[in-house]
Amino acid sequence: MHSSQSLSIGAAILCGLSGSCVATPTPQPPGYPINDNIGLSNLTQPYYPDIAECSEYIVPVSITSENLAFNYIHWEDDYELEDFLSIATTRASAGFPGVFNGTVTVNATYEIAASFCTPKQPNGKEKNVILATHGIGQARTHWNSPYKPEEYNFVQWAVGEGYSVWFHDRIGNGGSDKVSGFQSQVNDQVEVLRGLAGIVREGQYTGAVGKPDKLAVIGFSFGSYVTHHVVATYPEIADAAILTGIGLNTTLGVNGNGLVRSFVPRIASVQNAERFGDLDNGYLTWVDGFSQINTYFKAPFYDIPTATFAEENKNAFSITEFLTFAAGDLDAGNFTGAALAITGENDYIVCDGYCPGIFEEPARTNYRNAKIFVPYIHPNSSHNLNFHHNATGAYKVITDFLDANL
Ligand SMILES: *[C@@H]1O[C@H](CO)[C@@H](O)[C@H](O)[C@H]1NC(C)=O
Ligand SMILES: *[C@@H]1O[C@H](CO)[C@@H](O)[C@H](O)[C@H]1NC(C)=O
Ligand SMILES: *[C@@H]1O[C@H](CO)[C@@H](O)[C@H](O)[C@H]1NC(C)=O
Ligand SMILES: *[C@@H]1O[C@H](CO)[C@@H](O)[C@H](O)[C@H]1NC(C)=O
Ligand SMILES: *[C@@H]1O[C@H](CO)[C@@H](O)[C@H](O)[C@H]1NC(C)=O
Ligand SMILES: *[C@@H]1O[C@H](CO)[C@@H](O)[C@H](O)[C@H]1NC(C)=O
Ligand SMILES: CC(=O)N[C@H]1CO[C@H](CO)[C@@H](O)[C@@H]1O
Repeated sequence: MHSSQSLSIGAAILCGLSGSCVATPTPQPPGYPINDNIGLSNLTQPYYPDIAECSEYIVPVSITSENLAFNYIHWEDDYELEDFLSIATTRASAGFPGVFNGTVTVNATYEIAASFCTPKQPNGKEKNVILATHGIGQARTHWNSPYKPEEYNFVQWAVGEGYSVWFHDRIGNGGSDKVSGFQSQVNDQVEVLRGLAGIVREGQYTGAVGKPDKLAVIGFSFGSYVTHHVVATYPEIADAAILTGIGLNTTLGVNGNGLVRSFVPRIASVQNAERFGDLDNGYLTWVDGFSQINTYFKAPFYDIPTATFAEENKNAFSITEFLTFAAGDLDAGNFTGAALAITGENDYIVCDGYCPGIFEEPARTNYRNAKIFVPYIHPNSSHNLNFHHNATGAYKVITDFLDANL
């Protein structure tokens, strides 16, 4: 077991038996129907940038994934959940058994809800497509905020810079298929993103833009770990990787026990039956808006209405994605595209509150064969850099990087 490369949460040593949390590559023929009208759906997002031409799709993606098997009772209520959380965060030396044992093969086709926005006045650069994967918190509105879009909308920024953006809801989120919260994890989501990247590169579901000249994959937080594993495992899939809210230092940066204790999770459907009633008990959410502020925001660099917006629009997360997010072999030594890792200086989630000194390594080593690797610490921000005051400062770092390196 590569324990030094596994996220350790107390007794729950992650990635258990196999040593790697991420499935070995399984060859899959593309085989997706090439017809842009297939899957076109009505506009459903709360906001679209004026400068953008946007369409929406429901995209079927077939995957095969070796998932870790969650080997613990499926709790019936918050009492049983809290008992699980206290066991899972107990010091490892106490010897409680891990929560995963063995693997299970998942063969499935999921319907993924996605949006594609491209400049109304294209100049050629729109054939550089940015494929975005959200994190834990907001679904794809993370990239396309209806709230103060001049300040907090990445899609609007990137389209303004000439790029096209393809952004989707991860399984279990927004308009995409629901998958059990005791199953959905980094492994199957890597396969979904791999499938989506293949579809977009072939020029499907990209409207008049057709086949992209270049494909950049971008993630936030959990979505960045998924993105990282995709380019690490399938290095040909993208020309550039932009990892926002990521940290690869699992000894000093990512503090699994600390996160569980500051999220203080609750069963999502119990906390808010109206919003989360269609999710099983494996879907959790942090206890309240202050917990989100504690973990995602840094005072005085955000404002309260913005944090309230983020809380009101949060999605639930699955226990298995939470427990696998930074686990596995994090080496991306086969990726030769351009890579940017960027997060807030005070990122509580991936830097245990302070990034200087622990952000660059092992990330630079992991990306040692990238055409260029830039570790960038964005000042005056915690983890959720898209919703701090200077979000557009971070967006500019991202599009400047793509301008220079795509
Ligand atoms: C779009 O909306 C119209 C009117 O509500 C509805 O008739 C149609 O079925 C919808 N199309 C899709 C693809 O959802
Ligand atoms: C996994 O857990 C099950 C149920 O507790 C147990 O029967 C089985 O022996 C375990 N397998 C391994 C490989 O530990
Ligand atoms: C999953 O799909 C693969 C490839 O199509 C196939 O070889 C395998 O037998 C399937 N496994 C299950 C459990 O259905
Ligand atoms: C790089 O690719 C080679 C050949 O497929 C493989 O053997 C090796 O394990 C990969 N390295 C990493 C770090 O993934
Ligand atoms: C985390 O950073 C520290 C300080 O640079 C370093 O000693 C440690 O090896 C890093 N951890 C990993 C997993 O690379
Ligand atoms: C805004 O962000 C940019 C990019 O990180 C940075 O250079 C600049 O100093 C930031 N400005 C403030 C006021 O934080
Ligand atoms: C108030 C505050 O801490 N502002 C900081 C924002 O970031 C810049 C660049 O790191 C610092 O110089 C400021 O002190």
